[in-house]
Amino acid sequence: MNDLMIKNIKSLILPKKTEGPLKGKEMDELEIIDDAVVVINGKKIVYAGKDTSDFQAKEFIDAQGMIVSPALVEPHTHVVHGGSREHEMSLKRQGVDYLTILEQGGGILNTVERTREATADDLFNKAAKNITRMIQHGVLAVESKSGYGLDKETELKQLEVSKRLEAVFPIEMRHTFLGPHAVPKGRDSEEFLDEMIALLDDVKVLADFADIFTETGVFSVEQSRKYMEAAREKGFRVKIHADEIDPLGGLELAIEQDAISADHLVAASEAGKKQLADSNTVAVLLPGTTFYLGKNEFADARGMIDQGGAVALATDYNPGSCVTDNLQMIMAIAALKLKMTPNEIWNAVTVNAAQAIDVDRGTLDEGDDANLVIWDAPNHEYIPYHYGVNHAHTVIANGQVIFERPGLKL
Ligand code: IZC
Ligand code: ZN
Repeated sequence: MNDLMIKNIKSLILPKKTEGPLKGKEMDELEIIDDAVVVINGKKIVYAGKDTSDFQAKEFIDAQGMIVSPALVEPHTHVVHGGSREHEMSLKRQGVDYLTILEQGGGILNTVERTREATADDLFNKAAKNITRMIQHGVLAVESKSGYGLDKETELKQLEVSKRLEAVFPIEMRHTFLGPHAVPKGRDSEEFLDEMIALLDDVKVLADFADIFTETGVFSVEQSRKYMEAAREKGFRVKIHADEIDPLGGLELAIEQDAISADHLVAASEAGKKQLADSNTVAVLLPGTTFYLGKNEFADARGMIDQGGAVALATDYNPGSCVTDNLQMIMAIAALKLKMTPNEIWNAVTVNAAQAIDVDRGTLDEGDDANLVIWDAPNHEYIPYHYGVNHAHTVIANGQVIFERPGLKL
C-alpha cells in the first residue's frame, strides 16, 4: 500500500528529465496533464499522471482542483551574510549607482564587515529566515555562495553555515566559493586574487563550485580566466557573475572555461549569446536584480533562447542588488521583461535551474524524490501573471508536507 496520494489535481506540470539542460525551442516544451494524481511511497514518487483509479494509499490530500508542479530550484543566492543595506536605497534615490557605492567602500564591502563581525550562529539564524521563506514560496533546492568574508576565516565560516542549513532544512543545497567577490579597500587586486586562489584548497571540502565577480572595478576578464583555470585544475566546476553591468566579455570566458553557468548576462555580447547554443553553459538570468537596480535594459533572454541557448532563472537573493526570497516574483518579471513564455519560465525554474547547479531535481518521474508544490492557481500561466504574492498552498519535501498556507483567523 502506498503512503500518500494527491488527488483531484486540475493540471500536473511535468518538466522533462534530460541529460543536459533544455535548449532553444525545447525550452518551450512542457507536458501538462489534466485531471491527474500523484502517488508517493516513503520519500519517492510512484506515479504522477492521469487519474487512472489504479492506485491506493493510506492517506490522501485533496488538491481541490489546484495545480501541482515539482518544487522549484533556486540556482543563485547570497543567502549567508551579516547585516542589511536598506540605507543604500536613499543613496540610489540620489543617483549614486551600485558600482559607485562599492567603490566608496559600501555595497558588498559593507556586508563583508557585517559578516566578519557576526558569529556563525548569527549568520545561521539570519539565513534560516530566508531559507524558510524560500521553502514557503515553493523552493526545495538552493545554491548558496560565500564571498562576504574575503578572508580565510570568514569565507570558511560562511560555507560552514551554508552546510549547516542543508543539514537542518529538508532541502538540497549546493555551496559555492565566491572569494573573488570584491577587492578589499586598499588591497592590490592581483595580490588579493592570488590569495583567493590559494584558498581554493582550503574550501575544497565545503564548496561544490568556484565563482568570481567579473565587473568593472572588481575583477577583469584576464584575472577571471586565471582564477577559473586555477579552480578547474583543482577539480572545481566554475561559475561566473558575467556582464551584469558592463559588457566585458564574461559570457565568452564562461563558455571557454566550460562553466556550469554564466549568471546575469544583462550586457552580454551578441557573439557570446550566439555561442551559448553549442556550449554546456546554462545562462542563469537574474531579472530581479535589473529591476532592483532600476535599469531599463534587461538580459536578452529571447536572443539567447531563440539562438538555441539554455536559460535558467534565479532570485540572486542578496542584501544589495536583489532583496527578495520569492522566486515566483522572478517568474513574473521574466514573463513581463524577458518576454519568456510560461513553458520556458517553468523549465527555467525547475530542470534548467537544476542543471545550473548539478542537482537531480525539477521532475516528478517514477523513482524521483517526492519534492513538489500544490499551487493555488487555476493554471500554470497564472503564477507569472498574478505577481508579487505567494501562490504556494502546500509544499511537500521527500514525501512529507512541510508547509501549508495559513488562513485567516476570523
Ligand atoms: O552584495 O551586492 N552583484 N554581487 C554581485 C552582489 C550583486 C551582491 C551584493
Ligand atoms: Zn550574485
